[in-house]
Amino acid sequence: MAGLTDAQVAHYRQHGWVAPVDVMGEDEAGELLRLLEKAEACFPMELNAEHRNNAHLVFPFLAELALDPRIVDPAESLIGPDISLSSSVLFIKEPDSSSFVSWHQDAFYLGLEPDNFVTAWIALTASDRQSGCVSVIPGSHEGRAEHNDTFGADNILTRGQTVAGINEASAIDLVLRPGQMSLHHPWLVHGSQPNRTQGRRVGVALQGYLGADVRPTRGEHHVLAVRGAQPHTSFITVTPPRAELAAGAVTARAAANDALSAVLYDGAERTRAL
Ligand SMILES: O=C(O)CCC(=O)C(=O)O
Repeated sequence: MAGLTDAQVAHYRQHGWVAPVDVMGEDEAGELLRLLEKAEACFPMELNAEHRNNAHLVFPFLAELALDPRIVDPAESLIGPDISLSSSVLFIKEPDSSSFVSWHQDAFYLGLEPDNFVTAWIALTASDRQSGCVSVIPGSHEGRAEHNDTFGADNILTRGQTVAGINEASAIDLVLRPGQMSLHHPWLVHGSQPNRTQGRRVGVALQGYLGADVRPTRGEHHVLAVRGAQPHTSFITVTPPRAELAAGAVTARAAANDALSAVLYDGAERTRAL
């Protein structure tokens, strides 16, 4: 297994993130981007800005990415050998656009406990300050912060959930070349600025890989078995798609997205389409 080094694991435990982690070369990441952009062109309704959750349940190349040992081995170093995947999000910022992600903690909304899970964010394009890379507040995974819903039009997050009072001077930019990933802890405060470049900024967030002891605290959770023991019976287990947008897989994705939406919007005053 090609997991993380002891130093990388120690960094994650102390700061709440580790990056950059090499997954693949730039050429291979470029090929994945080409496949994604072809899928967007052929099936715009399946991948538009309101429909970017759980695309790995209908596009085999994204399911293969989610099961890729070059991503799962490093995740195993953090959460142990029995792994399932709860969901994925395509975080896409168009060239010179105002979309951003407010400061937030994933664990606050995901309805999963304990926090033995991790997000892998894989860059398919260069991700840096100019293009609006993910920024993190080191050490913030040690606490649970208050969030307010802002529902900002340019905020990519479902309810614009925002942690107030962040000292932005302490933020670290997770700069990645295409084919590298960052791993972040579910309680790590993170966010991102608009993309001010002339190219797209595309990241695939596998969010997250769950360890054996993680259980739903509310709602239904549809998970993909990744390695080791089968997911606990408190989860609904889904299978990877055999073909692009196969009928059964489309239905499974719709059910997973409805369930995810219900969990993410729990207690919110209003919703927007997922
Ligand atoms: O891609 C981004 O800009 C934000 C990503 C994020 O919030 C996440 O992966 O949890």
